[in-house]
Amino acid sequence: MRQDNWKKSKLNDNMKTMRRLTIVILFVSLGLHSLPLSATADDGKRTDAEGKTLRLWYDEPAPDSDAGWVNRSIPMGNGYMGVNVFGGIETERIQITENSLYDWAAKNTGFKRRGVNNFAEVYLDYGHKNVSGYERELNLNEGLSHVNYHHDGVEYSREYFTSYPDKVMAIRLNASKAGKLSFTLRPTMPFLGDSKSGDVSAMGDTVTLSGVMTYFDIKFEGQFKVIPTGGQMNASKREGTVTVSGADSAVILIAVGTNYQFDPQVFLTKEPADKLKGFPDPHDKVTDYLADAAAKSYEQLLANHQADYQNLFDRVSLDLGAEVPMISTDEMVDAYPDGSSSRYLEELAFQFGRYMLICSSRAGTLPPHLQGIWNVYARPPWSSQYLHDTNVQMAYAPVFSANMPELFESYAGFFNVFVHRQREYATQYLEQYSPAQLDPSGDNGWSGPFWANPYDVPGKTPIAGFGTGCWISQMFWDYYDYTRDETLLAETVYPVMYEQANFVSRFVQEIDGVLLAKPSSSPEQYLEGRRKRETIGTTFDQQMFYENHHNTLTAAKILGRNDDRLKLYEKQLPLLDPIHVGKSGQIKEFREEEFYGDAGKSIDPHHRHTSMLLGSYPGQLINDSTPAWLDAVKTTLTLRTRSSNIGWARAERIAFWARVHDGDEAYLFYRDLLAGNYLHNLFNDHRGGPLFQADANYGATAGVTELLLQSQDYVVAPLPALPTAWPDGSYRGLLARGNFEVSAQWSGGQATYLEVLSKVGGTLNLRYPNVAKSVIKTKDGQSVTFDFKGSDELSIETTQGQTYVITNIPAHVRVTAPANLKLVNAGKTDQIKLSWTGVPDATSYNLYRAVGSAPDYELVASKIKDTAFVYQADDLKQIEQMTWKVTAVRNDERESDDGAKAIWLKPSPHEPIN
Ligand code: FUC
Repeated sequence: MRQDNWKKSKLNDNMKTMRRLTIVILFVSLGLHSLPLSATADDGKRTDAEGKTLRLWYDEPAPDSDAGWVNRSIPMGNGYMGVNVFGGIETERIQITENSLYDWAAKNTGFKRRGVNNFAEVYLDYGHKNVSGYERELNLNEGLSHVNYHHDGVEYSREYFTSYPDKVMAIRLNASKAGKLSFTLRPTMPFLGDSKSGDVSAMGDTVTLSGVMTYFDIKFEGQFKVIPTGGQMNASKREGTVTVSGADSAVILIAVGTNYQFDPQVFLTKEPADKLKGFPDPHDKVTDYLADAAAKSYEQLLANHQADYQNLFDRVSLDLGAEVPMISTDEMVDAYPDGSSSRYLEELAFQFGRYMLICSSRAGTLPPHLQGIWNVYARPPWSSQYLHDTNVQMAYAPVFSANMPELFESYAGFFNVFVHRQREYATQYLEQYSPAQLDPSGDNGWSGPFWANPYDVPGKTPIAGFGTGCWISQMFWDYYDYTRDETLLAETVYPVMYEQANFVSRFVQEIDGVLLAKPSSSPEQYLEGRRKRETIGTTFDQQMFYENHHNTLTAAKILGRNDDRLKLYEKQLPLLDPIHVGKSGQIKEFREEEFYGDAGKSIDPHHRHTSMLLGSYPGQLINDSTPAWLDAVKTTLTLRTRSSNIGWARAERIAFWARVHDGDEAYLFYRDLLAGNYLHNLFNDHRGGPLFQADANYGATAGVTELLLQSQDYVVAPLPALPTAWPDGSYRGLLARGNFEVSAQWSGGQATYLEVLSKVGGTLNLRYPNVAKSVIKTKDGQSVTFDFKGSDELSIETTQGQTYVITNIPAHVRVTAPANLKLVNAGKTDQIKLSWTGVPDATSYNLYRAVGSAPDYELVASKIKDTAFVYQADDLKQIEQMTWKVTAVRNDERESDDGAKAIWLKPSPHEPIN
């Protein structure tokens, strides 16, 4: 097991930051159950439940460059706009992104991909030089950003927030002395040229920026209103600026918009310039946003914003025992993983992913793309698209487990528009690949997209396979499964799954007695050179199909639906053949594969995509009730190695390793990600460049939740894969399927306190070592009846609104697994000799086998006292392949979680049998 041997960092002694010691940790000594959800430290800052301020801070502005933007600017957002604040002194720079401002091909230059376009660069000219005490921050508890410094005997401060309820960004500028605030507000429009035109003008207190992006004929507008207290204000119409001089303070409000709408017309219209035809110019909308906000006081706007933001953010807290560091965030990132602030960065990065999702995924606005809602470029990486072979799904990976389910509404809104086009593709693909199964009335469901942008879903590419559709509907299923809201299931979730199953049921073809995808691919892998990607029945497609059929049938049962199509899905389900275990004991990616990675010369055995494991995460097909498959997942992960340096792949592997209950291996990926991919502003760098991709930011949060709480297969399991690097800690408010809100406290790697709030009632199956031997009460001290399912699992019929508290959990010591299992074919073809290295605390051993691709093991022999066994059976001649596993059993009857494993392959006839 890994030991935590961080070097003590000399940065710790950095005296210039001693003043930050004033942040007093107020509540650390209180028990978790008596902790408030939020608190205020003695400097007035809001903190989380552990009395800790979660913030990013720096003692200098971000450099005014693209590198400064990606590495050091502070991101904010409210779904309507993304904002990057530089914190400049002489000139402040605020860069704004609006996700529907999208460009595609450059006119007369052939096909040249563009993408989301930088909406505005807004400058505040102060002219200040020679300042002291500079600091800028993003406070995650408050949802606010600040800049503070002294200049010429005056303390200047700025406060920024982006409000979802009021649809604006608000900035408050202050000077500590009356009449000392002077500045010019100067919004500009970047990248004017062949595809973008417009102008900026000012009148009264408002600057208006408006223009047209030609390719999709997008009209866009931004309005910037200045509300000073005291002083004078002048607008320069021609220069598009507003200048304030000698004021006491000022508020700036910003609203932006385009004529984009969530309307099927956008995707059903082929001609790019006609897609938004007839939609109103954004002028009235933006004017209304600004007028409505300006009618409220700054304090009211701030209160609205914080009520909305904190309602989401405050639901979850995580304490890994970190203390608030005295070094700035950039120093902390550079010092990781050897700095004394490593735990703090691990806590902060977890919450930062939640923060980014709150900024970029709000109902009624476009969902987060590859860069979330932040883009400074005219040609952003991969055009800031929605890629459905991992990236979008990763963006939404933490939305349910990190307790913000309503943020999925943003994607659901977008999906419900582009699905109209995907229905047309479904018919087209069936005409091409499965004409006999076409529905005569054209009711063929919808097919899965690979990439999408706000204006187009271009249909299939061989890169990803048809499984992407089921991967999308899996997010919808989880939306129900984590909320258990039957109205939501009936109205929003079920139609998506049912229609997807409709397409799949027509698309699959009967081959060798099973139903397979044809054509089929495994995301981003090439079978032969760069020419061939497509084959038949990849594990990716088959698993996805299987899960969606399965979930659709479960949903139909809940809703009491019954029809002929459902009967067909039921018949098809067992034929969807989702898992094949290969000769290395791996989950095969391709049917062509025998030993790991041998399906073709161009297969990359260490590829970033690990699509054949999706049934274990985010899927539920492979779970603790399918231990042989779970072991095959582990084997596959081991063979995949840690060599990929891609941010999102590292994030995904945190979750995969968590699902196979190896918290230490999972933790190494979190560490690699923070050390190798996190920039100074905590943006994830995809693979050097730096090239920002938000997916791993979201994915890291999701990965960490998997270490702390899992709930697949109707079992709620707190702390299922706790890393040894986190011996003590607590969390509050993570969400489990069934809509159970779970909190936990642990010490020395053992849970000392568990709490489950049942938000909608229902059966709670709770799994934790010795949980059934603990004290279980309701929060108000009433005793609780439960079904005992062995010492490690129990089942409670919960009451809606009731909180269940588990204390006095007897400590458990894991049983060490045996090692080094050897298999020898013994003399005859019907005998195998097994031997293994035993462990001191074992009183006996259990021997299991899983034949072929069986999901579970059969117990072959128990109470084996020796470390060897001779297995003899007639059926050996018929068996091609088996996985063997030996576990150790201690005198208290506890069995080792893991075991020694080995693959047995039928000896070939030419091989001498020893
Ligand atoms: C997928 C990934 C890449 C990258 C790109 C945007 O194609 O395989 O790593 O994230 O999307």
